[in-house]
Amino acid sequence: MADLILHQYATSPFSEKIRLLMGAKGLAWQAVEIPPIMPKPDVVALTGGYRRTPILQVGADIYCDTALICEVIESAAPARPLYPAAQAATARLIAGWIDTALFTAAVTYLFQPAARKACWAT
Ligand SMILES: N[C@@H](CCC(=O)N[C@@H](CS)C(=O)NCC(=O)O)C(=O)O
Repeated sequence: MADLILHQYATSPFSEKIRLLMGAKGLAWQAVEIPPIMPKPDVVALTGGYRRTPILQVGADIYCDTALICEVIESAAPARPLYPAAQAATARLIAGWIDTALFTAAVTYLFQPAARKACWAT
């Protein structure tokens, strides 16, 4: 497999999902730091218009969205599978819910001052 290049930034939670996956799979990878917000002229030129983070580059192939990136990594490195093959559909369903509804609810909650105080209290 060609080198894995993750276009990402350190504080991106979706990038962290892929960084953790690379670690769980024991894969070597390189990072390209991209801006967290627009304008991102290099990113949009690379992806053909997709602006979100992260993006996986494998040789000349570009993969957008962490759901697709997980599938690409899983099929490229099938040892230590993320989930039993027979439960792939369930895993995809749960991941979709976590990445949308649960993620939005968690971020909305954590951006409230009272929640921040409660979560970060020692
Ligand atoms: N469904 C996408 C969501 C990625 C996403 O929303 N990333 C955030 C950063 S963690 C982002 O790029 N936000 C900026 C934007 O939406 O323009 C995925 O799973 O990769």
